[in-house]
Amino acid sequence: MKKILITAFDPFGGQQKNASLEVLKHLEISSKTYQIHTLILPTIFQTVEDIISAKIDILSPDIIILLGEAGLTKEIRLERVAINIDDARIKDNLGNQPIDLPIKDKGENAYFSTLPIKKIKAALDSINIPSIISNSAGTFVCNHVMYLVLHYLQEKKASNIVAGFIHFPYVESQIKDETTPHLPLKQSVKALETIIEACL
Ligand code: PCA
Repeated sequence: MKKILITAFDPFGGQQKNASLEVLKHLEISSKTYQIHTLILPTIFQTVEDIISAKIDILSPDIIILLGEAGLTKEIRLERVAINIDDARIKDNLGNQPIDLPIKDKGENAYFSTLPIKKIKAALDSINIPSIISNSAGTFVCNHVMYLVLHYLQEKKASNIVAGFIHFPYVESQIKDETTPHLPLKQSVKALETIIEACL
């Protein structure tokens, strides 16, 4: 049976909620062909590496879908690339704000997602859920964890494990008025189900 690891982040930047966590909490899937394993990551540069690498070692997943929130967009962002830089515009949840620092001193400049992002996009298009292929996951903790996971898999020569990052917009309970870009929770959960199916 295939094992799928799905992670989400805790709220950050003084917010009460994180869209990725809301979506993951509401995912209800039971399948005979695959198992879903979830993990909540802290929005902290320093600690995510140990947490995620320990989980990958223990679980040995086939697929890793990393989720995060990207506010002020109404599309799901299918991240294509992670770059070797931390450059935080705000503090993380431990109060750290690295500026212009490489994630891995001798690491590759960038790694590409190994999730089937074009196939995922086509699947989301077919059910009218807005998504884009994004060529930057930013330079905050989401890019950081995407880079670290792809680096870790390369170091371990684990090319059989596919992994990548997907940013979700705010859900409706996070916004003050309807003009703020968001994607309703129900649609976001449906999107995650569709993403999982497209990865299999
Ligand atoms: N979004 C942030 C970090 C945690 C999250 O959900 C980011 O885009 O880096």
